[in-house]
Amino acid sequence: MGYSRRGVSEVGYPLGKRLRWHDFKPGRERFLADVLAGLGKWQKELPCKYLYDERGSRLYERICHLEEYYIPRTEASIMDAHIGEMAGLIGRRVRLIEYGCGNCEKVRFLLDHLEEPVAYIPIDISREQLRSVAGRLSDVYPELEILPVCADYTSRFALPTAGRQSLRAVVYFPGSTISNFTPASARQFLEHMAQVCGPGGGLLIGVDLKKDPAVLHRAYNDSQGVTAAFNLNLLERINRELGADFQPEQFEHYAFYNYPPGRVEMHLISQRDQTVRLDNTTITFARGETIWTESSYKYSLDGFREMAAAAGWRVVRVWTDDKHWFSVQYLVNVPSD
Ligand code: AVJ
Repeated sequence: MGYSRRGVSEVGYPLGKRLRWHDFKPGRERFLADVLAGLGKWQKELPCKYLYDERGSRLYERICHLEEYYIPRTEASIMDAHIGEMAGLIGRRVRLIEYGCGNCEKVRFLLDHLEEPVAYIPIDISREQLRSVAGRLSDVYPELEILPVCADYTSRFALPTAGRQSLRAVVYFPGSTISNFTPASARQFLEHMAQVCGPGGGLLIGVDLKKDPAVLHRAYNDSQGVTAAFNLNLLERINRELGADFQPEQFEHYAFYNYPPGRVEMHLISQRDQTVRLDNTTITFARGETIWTESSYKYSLDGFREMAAAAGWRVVRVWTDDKHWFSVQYLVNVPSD
């Protein structure tokens, strides 16, 4: 099928001109190289972007419906309460870009309130999900140009250009996906988004805030074990796609809040001394050794404002819930001088 040709833009997607598909999905070799590099380190680690294959994306959606995982419902309540003001700040005739759109559920609420949006560019690493979701969106918004891009947005690639003229480019980056970046790469990514939007561009972003570690502990160690399954799926994926022989039942999910860096760390702990074969390499694990699979940084409003300012963004408006657990913020790209 045409869409599996990597790096080729405007391959014939069966839905016609208003929906053009772009594919830059990292292939098997990249995945293998990243896994071997990560597992070769003293503190073994795996890039968290690989958590989101088809099964991982489904598990993440289940996490989002857990009572203990406060982020989606808190963010949704903030969006609900202030969508009018948000849409007003964003303005009319925008080109909306979303990094890590997942199932594109959240953006629909935003699109429904925007005035004559011109184009929507959803970017996600999960090809299967993006493909089905883009088709459905194009049915719901027949006026909107939809330009899906399958890509790892931590790497650089060219964004498709919209057919119609827009008044402003705005990035939508909800769900505190920014939490997965280290502060240094978060700043870089904010710089990149400022470049993509250009002067006068906007950024509507969800940013998770520092809070009682007990709340965080519950959110990342849910009682139904969905987060554990999500974490362990990474080993199963490596088995499935790279032919490794991980025994997932010999690893255990472990997540904790690390105070000085201000992040939740997700790990997989080896339950015994064991070895794993991957691509002619033997990887040894000592009992108690961990693979670090994800970080989720929590910000203070001041800390985030300073980081964004260093990347060329001015925070125009911050909305929070009454517990101050989460924030949605609107930023404008103001070039200094
Ligand atoms: C997608 C980065 C917002 O850190 O809360 C949820 C990912 N990992 N549970 C988060 C995640 C485990 C999530 N983000």
